[in-house]
Order: sequence, then structure tokens, then C-alpha cells
Amino acid sequence: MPLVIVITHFLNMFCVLLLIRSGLHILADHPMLYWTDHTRRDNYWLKFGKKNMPDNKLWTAHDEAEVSSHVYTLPGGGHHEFGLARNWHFATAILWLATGAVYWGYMFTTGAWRRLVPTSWNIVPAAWHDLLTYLSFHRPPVSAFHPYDPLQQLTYAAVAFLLPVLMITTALAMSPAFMNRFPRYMLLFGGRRQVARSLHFIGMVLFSVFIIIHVTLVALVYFYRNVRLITFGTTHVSFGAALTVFCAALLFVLVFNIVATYFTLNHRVRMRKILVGILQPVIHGVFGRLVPRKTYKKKDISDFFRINGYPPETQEFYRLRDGGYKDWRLEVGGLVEHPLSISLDELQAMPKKEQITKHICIQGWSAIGEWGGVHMREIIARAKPSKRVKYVVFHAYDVDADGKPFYEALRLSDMKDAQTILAYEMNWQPLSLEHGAPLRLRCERKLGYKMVKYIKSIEFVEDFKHIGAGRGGYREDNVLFDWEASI
Ligand SMILES: Nc1nc2c(c(=O)[nH]1)N[C@H]1C(S)=C(S)[C@@H](COP(=O)(O)O)O[C@H]1N2
Ligand SMILES: [Mo]
Repeated sequence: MPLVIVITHFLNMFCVLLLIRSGLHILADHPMLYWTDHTRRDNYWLKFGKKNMPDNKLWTAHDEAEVSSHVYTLPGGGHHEFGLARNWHFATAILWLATGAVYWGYMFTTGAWRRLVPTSWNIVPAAWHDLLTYLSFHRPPVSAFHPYDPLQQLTYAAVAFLLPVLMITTALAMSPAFMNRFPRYMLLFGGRRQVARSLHFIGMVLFSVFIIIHVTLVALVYFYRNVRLITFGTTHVSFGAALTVFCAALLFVLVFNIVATYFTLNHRVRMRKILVGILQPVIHGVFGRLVPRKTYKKKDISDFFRINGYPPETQEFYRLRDGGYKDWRLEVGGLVEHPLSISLDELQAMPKKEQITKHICIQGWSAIGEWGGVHMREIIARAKPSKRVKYVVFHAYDVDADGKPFYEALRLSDMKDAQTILAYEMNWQPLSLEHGAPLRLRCERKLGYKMVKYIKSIEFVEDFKHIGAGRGGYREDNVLFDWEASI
């Protein structure tokens, strides 16, 4: 075994373990899997949570999240650490992809792929024979391994070449930016993001089953030989030296996982800063160019649309609501030439844009709805932001128990998308209280948490460091979500 195989094998194991642990935490935040994008509370095919949402009172998708153990999941612990779980997942994915690129590069440039990818159908009966041998608790003779026996060769080929393709293709299909830009690609999954999400989960299960069987067999079948190949790539080395390296590597992985979990839970903000520092340029660089364009038909509209974020409970908002929003004004300010104060009637008199789009919540659920409103381009054209403006901040009426108002900052460039609108209508009805009355943002390249409901004002800024905790949004400040929100 050449050294690059030894090293990439180790890195792969290291990454896959982190990917599984962080992935399970992500799943715990919405522990239901579906085959349809019209996710309801009863049409999942698999559910891990025990929570059932009541019929008689308002609940949110947030209420459905489960707490996951920090032994099995990274970081685990409280509900909404899962923003950090996502950051771990994506940062690890980058290392895993790089490892895979080196491994595949080596395999295909040297012809080593021939050791794995079968070139004759004879391998099938041979693998079957192998399987029967293992099932009868025997092992094939050592001469059958050159370097792998047929059953090993077949499974390794699947795990090294097919499973990663499944994981990568399904991962891409879950990004709102990617999904909305490449509707044809989505046809691979019947146009459904939840199919990709479910297959991504099944791929993880296959990986896990493989790991369990693989590790068991490595330990039971010619361990003396295996441990030398795993560590030094050769059998011409002492067993003691091989075992030492082997144990040291495992210890490193174990300690890394413990430290990573501990550090993430106890230094959440610093951990976010490190991970987002790695991720943001990559995510913006790759997904930031994808201009959304997918729209749906009237018949595609979901009959059920989850809610996230309760309606504001302030006297100020009650007064506006009870007055039918007659006194509500959209205040537009910040670094603009023309500050605006627009009533709902005035907004409704402006050119109307309608779109039927798919909503993706960071937690995992989805739904399709019609949105009618005013193009953000229209507001920008009237307010005339200064050249210095880089971000647009949407301030909302809802305030949490600590008195912190909801807000989110987005790039000015995202506001220019054809699908970025201020919606006062959903499914051809005035926007309901639950879904963000009187006005909410739709920016279809983003995850749901960027689409601020109950809008109070819009502020054009050069930087958002002075707002809230300075991380560019309420969710970023309080539950440490990433800022880009396009994957
Ligand atoms: N003002 C405000 N806007 C908000 C939220 C919120 O809590 N407050 N939640 C966000 C999240 S996480 C999602 S998924 C969507 C949900 O929109 P919906 O409730 O209309 O389904 O709104 C977003 N906008
Ligand atoms: Mo969300």
C-alpha cells in the first residue's frame, strides 16, 4: 500500500466520523424524513422524535426539534447548537472532498483503480462464495487476498467510488441556491429536495453499516497482517510498531472528537468564528453566483406550510394588527438618498410581482407557496442607496423574551435577484399573521431564516457589526447559524 493510500484512508475515517456525528445532530433538529417536498407532520417515512404537535394551538417547526446526545452527535447538547453542527458538517466536508480528490486522483492516474473496480463478471460468483465462507464463520485463505478478496473488492469499490457520488450529489440538491438554479439537476431526485435528503440519510446508514462490518472483519480476519498494511502500508514491519501507530491514530481521533465537542459547547462563539471563517468564502465563492430561477405551478402549492417564529407580542404590534395595518409604515433608511415611509396601500399600488417558489427551512422541512408583493429592486430604485452600501438589514416587530428584536442582514447583491420580493400576499390571500403579516421578505437563494417576517423597517448599511451582536442576524447572534444561508 503506498503512503498516500495509508494517509487518505486515515483522513477519510477521521472525516466520516465527524460527518456522521454532525449529520446526526442536524437530523435531530427536524427528525423526520420524507419523499415529498410538501412536508406535513404526518407524511414522513421515518421519524425519530417523540414529539407530536397539538391541533388546538399554534406551534412552530422549532418546537418539533429534539435534543441530541453529545456522545453520538457533534456538538450535541441543547436544541439549537445545530447551527454549529452544520458548520462542523460543511467544514469537514471540505476536508473530506480534498481527501477524496487526492485519493481518486491517485487511483485513476496510476491505474490502481483496477485493484478495486471489477473488470470481469467472474467476481460476482467469487464474492458470493466469499460471503458464504464468512457467514459460516470461516475465513478465506490468505492467498485469496491480492490485495483484497473478491467480496472485499466489490464492497470497497462501491464504498470508495459509488457512495461518495451519492453523498455529494444529494448534498448539492439540498442547497436552496443550487436547487433553485438547477431545476434539471433536481430531476435526478424527481425534482424533490426531500428525496435527496432521505437518500443522503440512507447513504449515511450504508456508510455506517460498512464501517461496522469492515472494522469487525479487519479485527477478526488476519488482524496481524491488516494492522501493518493500515499503518505502514507493508507487511515488512514489526507488529509492535504497527500496533503502536494504529492505537495512536485511534486515540488521536477519539481525543479530537472529545475536544471538538467540549470546545464547541463551551466556546460557541469562538467556534462559530473559526468554522464560518473557513466556510463563508467557500460557500459564497461557489453558491453565491447561483441566481435563483425555479418557479412552480399553481397545482404544486402545498396545502400545509409549517411556521417558524411566533407573531410579535408587543403593544405596538397589537395596535397595528388590530387596526388592519392601516397605521403600519415600511420605513426605509440608512445610507440612502431618499428615506421612505410607505403604507401598505402604497406598496400594493406599486408594480406587483408574483412567484410560486419552494421554501427551505434550515431545519430540513419544505413547502411550496405563492408570494405576491413588490420587487426589492423597486425599493432600491426609489431609496437610492449610496455607493458605500453593501448590506440590507430587515428589522422585524417580534422581540424575544430577552428583549432582542428579530432582524437579518443580506447582501445588497442578493436584493437584485428577480426572485427577491417583499411579499404582502401568500397563496393569493393577504399574508396571514403566522406567515408574517403585513410584510415579509422572500429571497429564494437563501434558507428560511433569512426571510424576515413582520417587517418594520429596512436599513441600508455598509457593515452590520454595530447591529445586535454584530453577526448579521438574529439567528446568527443567538443560535450561531452561519451568515450565508445558501446551503
Ligand atoms: N420576524 C421573523 N421572521 C422570521 C422568523 C422569525 O422567527 N421572526 N423565522 C424565520 C424562519 S427560521 C423561517 S423557516 C421562516 C418561516 O416562515 P413561515 O413561518 O412563514 O413558514 O421565517 C423566517 N422569518
Ligand atoms: Mo427556519
